[in-house]
Amino acid sequence: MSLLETSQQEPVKQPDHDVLIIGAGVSGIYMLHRARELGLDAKVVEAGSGVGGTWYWNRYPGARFDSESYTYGYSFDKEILQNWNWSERFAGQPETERYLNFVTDKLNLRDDMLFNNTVASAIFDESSDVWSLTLADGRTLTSRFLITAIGILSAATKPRVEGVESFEGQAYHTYYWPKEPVELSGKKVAVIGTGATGVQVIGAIADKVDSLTVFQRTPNWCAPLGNAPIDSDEMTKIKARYDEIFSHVQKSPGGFEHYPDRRSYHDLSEEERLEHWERIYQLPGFPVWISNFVETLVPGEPNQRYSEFIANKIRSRVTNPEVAEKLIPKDHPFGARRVPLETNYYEAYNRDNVRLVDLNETPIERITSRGIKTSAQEHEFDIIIFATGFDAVTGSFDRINIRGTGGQKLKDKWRDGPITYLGNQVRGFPNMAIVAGPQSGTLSSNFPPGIEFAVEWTAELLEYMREHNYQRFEPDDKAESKWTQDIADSFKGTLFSQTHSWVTGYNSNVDGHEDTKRCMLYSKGAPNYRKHLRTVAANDYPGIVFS
Ligand code: NA7
Repeated sequence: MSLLETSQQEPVKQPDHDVLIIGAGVSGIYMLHRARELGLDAKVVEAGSGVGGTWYWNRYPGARFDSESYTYGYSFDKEILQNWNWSERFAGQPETERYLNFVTDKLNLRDDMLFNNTVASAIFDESSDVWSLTLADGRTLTSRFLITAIGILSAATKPRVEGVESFEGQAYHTYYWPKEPVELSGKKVAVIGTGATGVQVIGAIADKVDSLTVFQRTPNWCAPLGNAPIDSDEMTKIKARYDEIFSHVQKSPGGFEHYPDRRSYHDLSEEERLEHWERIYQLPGFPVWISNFVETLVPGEPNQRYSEFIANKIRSRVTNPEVAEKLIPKDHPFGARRVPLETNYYEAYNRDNVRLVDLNETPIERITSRGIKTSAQEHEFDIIIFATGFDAVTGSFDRINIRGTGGQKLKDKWRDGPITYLGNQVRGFPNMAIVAGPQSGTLSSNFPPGIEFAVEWTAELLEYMREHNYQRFEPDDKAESKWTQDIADSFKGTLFSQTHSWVTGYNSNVDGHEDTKRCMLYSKGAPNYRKHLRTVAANDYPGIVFS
């Protein structure tokens, strides 16, 4: 029997640690800090050789925030806020990785982090209420509590096409972009995928390569990022405004400084609507999506009109009308998928060295030793970039052999979609807390404000258990079913429910996810999520059984 299949463990009476946290990304870093503040013995286990998670792995050209840098930083420590200067409105990956290292060192967390350690399995022993983690190198660590901070986009997937490993040139999935520089100049490069990642890569490399061929299956509604440097005067102003900024962030549905426009679409003239749309299109960041009239944020005629407005923007930016039409989504309206924010994306297609291959017309038949063969021809390349996304949200759980009571596998419990209580815990998996996973408000929010709350709420739960001398928590059946049903009910009628995307757990390259429209996120906005969970905590955690 392999390590991965081990289900029988020797009962362990006293665990090595109070808490084991999987993942040293944005959530794992803060979770370790909070656990330490509670005086708990906690360790982080991390597959990478450094901190950062998403911002450690995604080193591809053009990788950067599309949240404003100053709302992406942690808000919990005023000293950190005052001691860190962002150099750009939307910081690039190297700067974000430096920031997360800065925070780790400032809080002196590194000693409790075990790097280069992939967790192969996590198995709960019912007789002692202890989690036992087996690392890929065969070592075992035990703890009372297991906290997963494994990210929502960390199980990268390559296309499921014949010959995918047979290419003899350089091939990279964007998530696993090498640390060493990749020479692009003079190279014939292919990009497969036009999600938020592909769109960033394409905009960043079009003018650096000899030729760039983009293989697109589904176009997305993209809009300008509006990046700009932050000079020292502006940074001083931002620092003075942090209390105000984070107060706005706390109240907004998406965890940003941006809010929907209060005016009704129906009360305005066509000219007034267009004037507003023109303004938000030019604004940096997500106002183009969030700061719209609420009627455009749900399915219906106003949303269709806005989609047409954005389509015209694409037509105005792409010189070849045939190419422009191919870049305009026809199967879903604006906002039904996560909106990629771009820099020079559409303009890239006006370059002589950039070509768009529409895979609906000429599908990929196979990857060959020399390139990519579509139904029309074989294209030869030096480099293939797979910007083909992730087995999102649940994929990183599925890749660990997580077993709860009775040897039940989490992957089996979630086979037809995730089931949780509060997006934080799962029946049958006692003493396991999820700080960024399915059915939580974290997913529907700018990530750091989302996880700050989830981490703090989880830390309070552990404190509550210590105060009451409890050793075990587990949600009850009824509460879990109700939460899962509520998530499904509130998802209906949203724009996201209109089509499949990673937000709904869709991934054409993963068995069972080829056409999924699962309820992965909490759709009622981050403030309602926080309110609900705070009420649960204030009322002695109804729905959770302690012993
Ligand atoms: P996404 O948004 O899931 O995009 C993946 C892209 O790859 C998308 O355009 C897919 O087309 C395409 N894809 C996937 N498999 C294939 C195959 N087999 N053939 C052709 N094209 C394929 O992932 P990203 O990494 O771009 O972004 C994820 C999030 O990261 C993003 O939203 C931000 O929150 C940060 P499809 O749509 O499936 O037709």
